[in-house]
Amino acid sequence: MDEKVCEDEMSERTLIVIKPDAVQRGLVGKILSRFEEKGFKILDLRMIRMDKGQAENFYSVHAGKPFFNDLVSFITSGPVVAAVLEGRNAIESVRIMIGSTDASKAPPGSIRGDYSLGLTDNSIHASDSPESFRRETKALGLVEWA
Ligand code: 3AN
Repeated sequence: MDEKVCEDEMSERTLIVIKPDAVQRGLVGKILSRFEEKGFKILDLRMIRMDKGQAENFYSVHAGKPFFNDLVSFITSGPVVAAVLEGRNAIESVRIMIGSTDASKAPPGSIRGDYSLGLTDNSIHASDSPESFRRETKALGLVEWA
């Protein structure tokens, strides 16, 4: 099969959200550059101030967990930058690029590994499945991608 056709068939979309700590520290450009340099295409890019309802929908899979309220408080504490990215194997590839949830354990070279020590304030979120992508884009009002 023609290689171009094969690559296009594997193209996928994901959502990243640059969290309030990273926005506040002026890391938006650096973080977006990494995805562009890797080869992802930015299909949509918005700065959003999430309200409580949006945050609760965005993190609905964590409702009831002990850290849920802190999570909602943190993500609504300042503007975030949301981007829809497209590229080959995007969901898994972007998750590898951001590093593990606890940024203090994320390896150097990953975004969390290079820019954060936090667990709640871990600089960036990325969808972990096509279902999460749909729920998260809908929660943020990016309905055309959901
Ligand atoms: P990830 O962001 O790596 O997908 P999830 O989906 O397990 O991680 O968790 C969502 C967010 O909830 C994390 N980014 C982090 O901010 C927060 N979180 C997850 N686990 C904990 C925990 N044990 N204590 C505090 N916050 C947590």
